Amino acid sequence: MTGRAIGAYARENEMLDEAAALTPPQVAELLRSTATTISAELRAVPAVLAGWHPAPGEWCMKEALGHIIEAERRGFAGRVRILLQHDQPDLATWDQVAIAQQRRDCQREVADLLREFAELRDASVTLVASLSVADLERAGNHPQVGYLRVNDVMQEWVHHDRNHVRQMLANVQSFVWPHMGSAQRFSDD
Ligand code: NI
Repeated sequence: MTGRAIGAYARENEMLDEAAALTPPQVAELLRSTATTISAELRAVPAVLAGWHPAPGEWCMKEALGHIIEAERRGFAGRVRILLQHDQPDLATWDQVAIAQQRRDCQREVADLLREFAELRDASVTLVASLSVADLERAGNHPQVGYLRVNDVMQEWVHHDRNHVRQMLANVQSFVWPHMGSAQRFSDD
């Protein structure tokens, strides 16, 4: 493929991406879906696995959920509300690692964390479902990434949720891995 063809393809793809952007009701459904997935998995694993660290410094499942909660407050629902209430606001950054340490989620009960998350997520689903087309274009400035629209934040929310769901599922995989015996070889390829 020539450079020009690749460029044209990329532009076409961008147009397709734009056309296929998820709508607020669709995002609301996906936010609800993540909450269901996380709740089901965390209720299914034994307590030792929920608090297990795959490697020193890596988050346990409870810390990953704590991070989703803080990201929701500060980054997603929090930013959407700021963007709806102010014109072209400057958005703040937050120290994800320091906040995770302050929360001490490893010491908390799974049920307690899930309750905190469920309340927050319910409010987020309501917020997202209420967004109008005009709301999606409201924007502000973020010191790190620049111009940021409500729509950008909303689409990234779906992306970010799934990053950390994958992280939680990977913890479960790492936990069972040493006990798979010769069945480990099925994962070789
Ligand atoms: Ni994250």
